[in-house]
Amino acid sequence: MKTWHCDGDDDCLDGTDERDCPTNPPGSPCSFTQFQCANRRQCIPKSFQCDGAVDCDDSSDEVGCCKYNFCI
Ligand SMILES: [Ca+2]
Ligand SMILES: [Ca+2]
Repeated sequence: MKTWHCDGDDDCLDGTDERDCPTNPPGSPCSFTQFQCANRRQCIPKSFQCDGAVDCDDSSDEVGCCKYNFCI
């Protein structure tokens, strides 16, 4: 089940579901709802990790994903 609140995606289109979220982990440029790309320059919503589409410039969001016992 998807949790809409604080998932890094603006689902309400006015940002209200992304309010009152816990703050970023110390030292991380990404919020706790986000996946940090290996290049440390990009943050993407966690839901974008292992979704089959490359979102990080370095493809790190699709590395280490396992599907049908096959891991990249
Ligand atoms: Ca959301
Ligand atoms: Ca992706």
